[in-house]
Amino acid sequence: MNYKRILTIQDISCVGQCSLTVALPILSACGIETAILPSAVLSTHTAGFSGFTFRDLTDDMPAIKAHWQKEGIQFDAIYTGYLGSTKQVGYVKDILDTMGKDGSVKIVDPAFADNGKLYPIFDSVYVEAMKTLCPSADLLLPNITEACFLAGVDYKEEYGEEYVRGLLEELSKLGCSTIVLTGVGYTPEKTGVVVYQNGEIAYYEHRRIAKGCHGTGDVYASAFTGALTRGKSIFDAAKIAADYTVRCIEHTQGDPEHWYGVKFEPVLPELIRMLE
Ligand code: PXL
Repeated sequence: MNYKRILTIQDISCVGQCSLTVALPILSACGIETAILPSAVLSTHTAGFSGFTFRDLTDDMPAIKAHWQKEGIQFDAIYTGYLGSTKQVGYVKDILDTMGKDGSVKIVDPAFADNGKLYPIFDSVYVEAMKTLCPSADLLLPNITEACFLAGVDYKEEYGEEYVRGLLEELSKLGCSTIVLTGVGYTPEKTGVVVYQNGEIAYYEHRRIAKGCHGTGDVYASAFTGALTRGKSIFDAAKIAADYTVRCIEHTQGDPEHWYGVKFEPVLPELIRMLE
């Protein structure tokens, strides 16, 4: 039986096309049974809306895990994103360490910062806690900002290959030897993704679309996780996720009213074709 079941742990932003409302449809489109553990419920995401509600679900996690264990439920892959509290990071680490089947893959998207800054609810104590998740991850999926916070390296807008190598070497010292680093661009027109595996670097460069869209990190991480779980290599999954994310942005740009997320839904058939 090759029917894969994945668990994804991240928030429900009721409106805003990010986290679970992105991960669930993308993973389902990839043909993977997707179980969820919501880290928090928010009325919207926190990037651009004001006055959002926030219900932290940290205290529900131990009972949910205990029930799953009683039922003998385990997962082929576990993928984590935006979490609800520093205390929750400890529960999530325990789930990563205990709820996977033999040979399961654990993917951690730090999902706490972008463009040189932490997202509103997070602080340096949260960053310290996130460092402790790294040894439990087979694959870490940060953007450059998150990588800098975790590795304790100064964030730069412009950099070269040596800076990126140094950043990845520092980051891998936290205990995760495979890193997929997103948003790495060496020229104004291009950006790309660096795949770092046991000291080896591979780079996939693609078009940079001037206007960044919110939610592209979650689209990328979900498509990457879907492609990897479907049996693609790490580099091919990184490439497919990048191509899909670019297509989603192309589909969204030109609609100024759609500032809060990416229109990833109409492009799902293209992702499915990329997996064939
Ligand atoms: O896309 C990352 C993300 C997820 N969830 C919430 C967010 C953000 C980014 O701002 O606010 C609630």
